[in-house]
Amino acid sequence: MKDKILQKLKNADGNYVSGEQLGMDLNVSRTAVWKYIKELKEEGYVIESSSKKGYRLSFVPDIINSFEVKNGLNTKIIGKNVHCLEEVDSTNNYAKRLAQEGCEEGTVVIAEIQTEGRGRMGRSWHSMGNKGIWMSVVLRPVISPEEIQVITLAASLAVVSALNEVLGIEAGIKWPNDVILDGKKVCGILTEMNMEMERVNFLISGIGLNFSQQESDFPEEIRDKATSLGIYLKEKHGLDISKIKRTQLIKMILFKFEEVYDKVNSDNGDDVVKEWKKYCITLGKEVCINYRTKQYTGTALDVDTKGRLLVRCSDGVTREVSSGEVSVRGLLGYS
Ligand code: BTX
Repeated sequence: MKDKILQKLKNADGNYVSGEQLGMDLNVSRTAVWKYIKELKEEGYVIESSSKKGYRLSFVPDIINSFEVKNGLNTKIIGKNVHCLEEVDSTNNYAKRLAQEGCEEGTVVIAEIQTEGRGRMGRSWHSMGNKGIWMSVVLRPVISPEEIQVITLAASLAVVSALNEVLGIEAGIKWPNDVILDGKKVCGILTEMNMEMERVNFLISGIGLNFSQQESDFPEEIRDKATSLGIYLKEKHGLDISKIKRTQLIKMILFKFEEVYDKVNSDNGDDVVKEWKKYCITLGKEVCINYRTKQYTGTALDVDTKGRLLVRCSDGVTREVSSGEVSVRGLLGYS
């Protein structure tokens, strides 16, 4: 009911709607309307009340709730079910539990705070409250396990396309999935898979995007390699991130993600890789790779249709790197 009242106020486009009208339209008493309005105000919505004219929505806060995420979300699968949590260990863990219980494909989990946000290879992901987008999407793709890497590329492609669309900024991607602004990491993606007998049961694509942190919000050890959209927009364009709502960006990421995911599922993964390569800042650069138990340096030549990075190593051998860590000379600490 609260969502319906909010929808009515939004539809009024800044004009007053009387309590009586709201009650009549939604078949509840005026007292009930008043109670829901009070709850909305407590959440941070600014609603002006006038005994003669009724209620008027004058400010929507930057909060993430399922109403704001779904409102105007133009997707068929991704985001039809949205779970918004105040605090969780990791949205990937929560999404995994939902997937194991059989939740629908496209279910999204978003949290304000992650107490144990995870990166790849056991690393941690700093996920401070109300200043980032920490979300996971449950997918059930009809692909073989070795094609999984393409989904990871799809997620980073969705993020850079959304950043371009909503904020007009051009981010780069460091293979396989770090989104980079001004040489620093603004977003990381953690794709985890559950498979049985060579079949993918489900996959969780976790996206961590730094939104409005200041430099001092990051722990000291990552301050020189992490950035947020807020820092970047202020420094490069003199813009204030508070003009943008996180839900605006979330919706665009989910929309773009579905677009590329559809292509992967309908056998057009090659197109996704081709598009992804336009943003890749690793190609053509000197890189340092961990391959099996050894470390090599070489030149990143290409990314193949399965999303593997092809590296011409200094010993003359071209190696296919399918996962792990790649450092690019001059970026994030490899000098
Ligand atoms: P990664 O292993 O590529 O990056 C982790 C490394 O990045 C850390 O070791 C640290 O150096 C640095 N780092 C940690 N936190 C941040 C941050 N906020 N911004 C920039 N750099 C940072 C990347 O792994 C994958 C991250 C996925 C995070 C999402 S959030 C939603 C979902 N839930 C969850 O637990 N993980 C994913």
